[in-house]
Amino acid sequence: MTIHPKLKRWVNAMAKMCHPDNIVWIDGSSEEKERLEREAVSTGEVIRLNQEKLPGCLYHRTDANDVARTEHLTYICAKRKADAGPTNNWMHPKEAYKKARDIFSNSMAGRTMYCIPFSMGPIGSPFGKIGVELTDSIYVVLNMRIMTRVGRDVLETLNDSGEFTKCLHSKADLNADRRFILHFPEDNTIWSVGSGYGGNVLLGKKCLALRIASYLGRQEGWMAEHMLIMGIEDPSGHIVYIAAAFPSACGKTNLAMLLPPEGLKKKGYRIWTVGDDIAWMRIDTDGTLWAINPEAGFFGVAPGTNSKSNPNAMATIQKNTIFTNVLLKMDGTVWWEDGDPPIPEDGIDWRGRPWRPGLKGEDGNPIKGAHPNARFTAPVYQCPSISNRVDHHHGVPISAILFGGRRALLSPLVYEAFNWQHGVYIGATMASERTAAQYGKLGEVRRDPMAMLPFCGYNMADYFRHWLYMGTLMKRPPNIFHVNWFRQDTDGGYLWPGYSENLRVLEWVMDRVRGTARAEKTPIGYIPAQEAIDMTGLELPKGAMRKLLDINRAEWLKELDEQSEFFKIFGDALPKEILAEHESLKRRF
Ligand code: GTP
Ligand code: SPV
Ligand code: MN
Repeated sequence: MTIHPKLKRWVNAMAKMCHPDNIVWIDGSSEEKERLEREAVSTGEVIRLNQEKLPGCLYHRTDANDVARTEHLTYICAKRKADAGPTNNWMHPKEAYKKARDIFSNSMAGRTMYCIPFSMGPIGSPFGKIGVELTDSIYVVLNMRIMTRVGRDVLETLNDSGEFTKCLHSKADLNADRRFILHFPEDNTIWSVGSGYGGNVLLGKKCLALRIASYLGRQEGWMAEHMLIMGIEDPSGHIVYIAAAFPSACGKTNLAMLLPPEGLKKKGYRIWTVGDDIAWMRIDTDGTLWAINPEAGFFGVAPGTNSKSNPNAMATIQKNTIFTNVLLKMDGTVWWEDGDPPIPEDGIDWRGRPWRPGLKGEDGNPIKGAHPNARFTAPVYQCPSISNRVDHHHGVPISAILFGGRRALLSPLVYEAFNWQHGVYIGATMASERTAAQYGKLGEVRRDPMAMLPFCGYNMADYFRHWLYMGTLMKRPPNIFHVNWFRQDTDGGYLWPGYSENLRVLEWVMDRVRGTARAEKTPIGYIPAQEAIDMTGLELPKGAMRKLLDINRAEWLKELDEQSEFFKIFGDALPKEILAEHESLKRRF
């Protein structure tokens, strides 16, 4: 199917190692989709959902030990350990290839190897990159067909000598002790084995579009970021585009699809969704930063998604959607915790066991119908708020960048950096409480610079330097902000209602970009002046806004100490500009 000699040679070599019974090229056609679905249904790999209520929708369960990204099994395999940096797991490429080869050997015997040519970004876009994923999982193929642009057109663009990322995946025996997610930036190669979970196996996503792309971005002078992209259209029809980096399961999909709250509706704002997870950004010929969403689908967190919290997401997932690890209802539809009511009376849970509300496990805790990291895979084009720029080759111009995380304490609702360098420092010192999107202790606060800790394909100290450098190249860099929707009151409840109400904060952000919003200067940056955030139609308890914007000196001094500890891991590699910002902040306090 390809006329690319190097691609042919590579596919043959991988097939020789993995020994599939046959090789099938993915062309992207609808006949192909039907055929693959039929086969996956016949083996039980997926279940066809109620086609009247959820046309084109499928259901899948992963192994119970394989439900989130496994960061401890994820490696950057650069020749030199220093090039992976202190925040990444590292293995020498020779050792990594050898270890993985043992697991890949004959791993596809009795199975088919699918070759998926895919494009991250619109096909032919100067922002885009091409990959080819070889996999023995139909579930992966069906997901990649939604999440990326696949098939013939991609091969045609590759022609006989185009560059592509070599992506190899095998479920092998789904054994967690024989699972590795390996990145070889110097070889433009990804090898993933032993898993069947989204972020570990949809290799276009975190592996290529962030880890490999961040490495390429540094070499080629652009940026690959864990960011949503959205447009805010004001009543005059002008659209301001922003990008926002929040760690996994911290609200990117929700913000990107926001619907204006009742109280602000009459102002006439509209939100346009460009992307919900990844942004590739370049300085265009006008000297400003432009971004594309390299993906073509959403791989969103299901629990918590309902018609109130995210009506656009609910509308998006009514057809042609793959549901993973949610509750399967008796009528062949699906449900998850904090989904739309009513709570079903019974169903089959994400582990395939009978479920009913109130069921308790041996430990006395309630058994959930859906795994907390259960996901939906849906085409972006089905989203009512999708931007018509999603297929534009140059994307959209970015006016503001938001950083944010889950912080019960410390971080105010919103503040603005004094300038780009200060903003890079704010991003570099981001921290958030751990969520169900990755294995580890839930709720623990960890540093997560730019929400890229698990996704940076090289030494993070160099990554900070790259951010600083990009700022010097721009004629007008975006304003940088930090937001926190998750600040808690002394009783543990959230102080801010979040979701659609976040538009109030975005309005202030947008007006800051235009230079019309009032702000107060504080040691950490600019915060909204009193009454600068429009609260029409939103009644907060007395004193809540004061608490939301409070800057607690003692907490910040402790924070500064913790930042120093974090910086130590980078040693001399840490850019001096970051340390200088840290010292300035200390001085201002
Ligand atoms: P990844 O796909 O893992 O990168 O996650 P994400 O950043 O897209 O997060 P998502 O929008 O899926 O939200 C994850 C969780 O945060 C869901 O349970 C939401 O209900 C919750 N959440 C999102 N926005 C808000 C908010 O403004 N306030 C509060 N309190 N919770 C929110
Ligand atoms: C995340 O964890 O940040 C996700 C889901 O967006 S995954 O594709 O698993 O990485
Ligand atoms: Mn993500």
